[in-house]
Amino acid sequence: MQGKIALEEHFAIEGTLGGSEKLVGTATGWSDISRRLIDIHDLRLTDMDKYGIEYSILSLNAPAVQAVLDTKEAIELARIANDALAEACAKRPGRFGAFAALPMQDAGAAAVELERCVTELGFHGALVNGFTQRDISDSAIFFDLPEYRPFWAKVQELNVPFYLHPRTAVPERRQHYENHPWLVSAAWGFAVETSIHALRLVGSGLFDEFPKLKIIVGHLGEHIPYNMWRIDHRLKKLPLGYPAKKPMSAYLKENFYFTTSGNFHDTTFHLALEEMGVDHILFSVDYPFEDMVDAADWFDKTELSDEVRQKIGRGNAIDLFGLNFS
Ligand code: GRE
Ligand code: ZN
Repeated sequence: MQGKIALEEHFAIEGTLGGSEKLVGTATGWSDISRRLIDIHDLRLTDMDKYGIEYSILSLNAPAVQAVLDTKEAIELARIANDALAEACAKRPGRFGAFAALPMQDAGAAAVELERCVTELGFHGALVNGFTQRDISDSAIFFDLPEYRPFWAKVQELNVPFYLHPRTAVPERRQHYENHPWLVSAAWGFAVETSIHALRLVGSGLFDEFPKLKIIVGHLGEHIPYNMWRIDHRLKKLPLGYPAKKPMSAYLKENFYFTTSGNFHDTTFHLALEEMGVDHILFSVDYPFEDMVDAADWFDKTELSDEVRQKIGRGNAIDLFGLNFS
């Protein structure tokens, strides 16, 4: 399919590149990935042309701003990264769009930066790498906490999606991964950390207060579609203080959008599609941690009607971000 739009596509600046190196390790092609994280207009664009991706919404790598302990530094880093991204996108506005990196260490500053990025720089929303650390390494602050309610009010007011991207548990909180480093990141831990965060947002009643919020989650929903029925089923029997007004699945289907980033498998895809509906699944790659050829070859061939493939590959993104594409 030509004209695809992809939305979990990462870049890095010199100051954030090291975070990805720690995650990827040296044995797995770091030199190629690092080159591709820094590049925007060369290798990336060549691949986009080759694999039918017309438009990529770019976001800073992980964990970047969310792992900065000093709040003032986090605010500065987000600004620097967002300004760099705005400049890169301005060179090819028909091919590249942007998600803002946000200094979630300070909910007020994050709201101000998001507003600046959306209203002054034309960004399409934010991509945040999971919980934020603050002040000490052994910290993990989740965004269902009351201090973030004014931030969410701003997200809803600006009417832009918020992409909740994975990060690993901080080293001080990895007892359950002990002696199993392979579990910590993309193979499993990313989905654990991100799905818990997403379910915390729902369970906190966030979407009762702000029913128009739109949250994007990658990797075909970070295991959530597989368990949506069971969550509802068990919470009906044992609510255990669940404070939201509706069943979990109601918010997940209404307020959430799942992308195909890094999860190019028919069975998983069709399950997610069936649970979420055709309007709430969108194509993505997760470049350069994933290869565009894998994402595109799979997506172009998976069994779908032309109409649904067009929606998931392109139309849903046009609608969700109000893109000025035909
Ligand atoms: C990511 O999406 O951020 C990512 C990493 C490291 C490995 C895989 C991956 O940061 O998808
Ligand atoms: Zn990613």
